[in-house]
Amino acid sequence: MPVTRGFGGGPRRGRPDRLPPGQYDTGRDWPVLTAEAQPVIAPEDWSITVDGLVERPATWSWREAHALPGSTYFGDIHCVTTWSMLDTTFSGVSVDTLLDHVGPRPDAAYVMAHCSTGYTTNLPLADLTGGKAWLVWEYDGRPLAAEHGGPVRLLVPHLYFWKSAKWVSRLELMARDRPGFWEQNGYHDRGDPWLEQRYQGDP
Ligand SMILES: Nc1nc2c(c(=O)[nH]1)N[C@H]1C(S)=C(S)[C@@H](COP(=O)(O)O)O[C@H]1N2
Ligand SMILES: [Mo]
Repeated sequence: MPVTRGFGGGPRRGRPDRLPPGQYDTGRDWPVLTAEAQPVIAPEDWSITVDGLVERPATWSWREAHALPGSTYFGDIHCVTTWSMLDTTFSGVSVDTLLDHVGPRPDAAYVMAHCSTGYTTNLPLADLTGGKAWLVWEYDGRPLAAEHGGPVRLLVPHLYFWKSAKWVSRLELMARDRPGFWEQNGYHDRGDPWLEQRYQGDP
């Protein structure tokens, strides 16, 4: 697989520089954290809309999203509840690909990710561009399980995992920041695990 690993090329698992402060390695035990009732969404009933401050709002069905150039993430994920899972592989499409189609307007600076369940989370637009964010439908080469957000979730692995909205259905580009579900309940607006941005008021 054409992936770039950390310098040295050897296995990094277990190396202390692998885990952000306050995190532990959960191994292959992937916890499920869902605030709402878990929906069951058939792929043919799923779609993603990108709208708000864009030139050409667009909606992709499951089939249309799969016809876009694919993209794979290989690396780590970090949950604010202190587990990290190392060397994960997720496949889908880069958010850059969707944004290229819709054309963000110059005043677009933030994004609200909406789920069909009502869950929301806000992100700076800059955290969704430059190959840092994906819509994913595969984990470890298999369809993403429903409890982990299948058929399709957002993946923003450089931020705490509450930003990776499960059952994502809409990305709304906005001029000003607005708090999503957990952000209204005390979690940080950005959530960088390396800066330990867990709660509102953290650096
Ligand atoms: N729709 C939705 N997305 C969500 C959540 C949620 O409750 N609902 N929880 C968030 C949180 S807090 C985390 S840590 C991860 C958990 O994803 P997982 O259940 O696949 O581990 O999903 C995030 N995305
Ligand atoms: Mo979380």
